[in-house]
Amino acid sequence: MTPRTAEIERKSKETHIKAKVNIDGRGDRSDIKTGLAFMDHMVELFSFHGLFDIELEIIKSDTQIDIHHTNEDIGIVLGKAFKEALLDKAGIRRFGFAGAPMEATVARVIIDISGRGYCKLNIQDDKVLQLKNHEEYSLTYLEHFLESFAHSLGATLSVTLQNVSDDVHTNVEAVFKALGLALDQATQIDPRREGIVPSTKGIID
Ligand SMILES: [Mn+2]
Repeated sequence: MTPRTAEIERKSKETHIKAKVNIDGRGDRSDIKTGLAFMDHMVELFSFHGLFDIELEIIKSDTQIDIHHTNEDIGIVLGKAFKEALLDKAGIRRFGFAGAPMEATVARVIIDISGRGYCKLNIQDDKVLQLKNHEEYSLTYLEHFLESFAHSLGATLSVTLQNVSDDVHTNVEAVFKALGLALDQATQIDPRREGIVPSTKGIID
């Protein structure tokens, strides 16, 4: 099989990010340096549980403002990298559904690599996690990350959090784990579909 890998470099006036993705990786040899330890932890969880090898480097970011652009652009770059690595998507399962519990909190992610970028998170919550250097993370940031990722990958994402924790870290972590698990399923090759794009349209954009 052709290696399903991609290398993306994206430079804007706000951020400069490089990413390398291997969909058929091991998940335990990623190298993630976003400059935000919290984001490193979350992307590592996604990589580990999705068995993806990811190299992610933020060369420049405007975190002197806040993490808004960095959070969004990491989602864009990772989505683009997965999209490129999937080529024409022939043979993939396309759909994935996974859940991850953390204590009472449960995150469920349903993904369809349909070519249509869309994301829905079931709850709004204004709790904020204080990171170092006066930065913050919240479910609003998580939703924004997921939207960026879904749009640049061309996937429909349905994300449900049940028994939302008071700890933002727990909520976000459960979602990143479930996202890795669901995307792993959706990107797997189904041998019964060898060479066939899994759409009745015959293509997935
Ligand atoms: Mn954690």
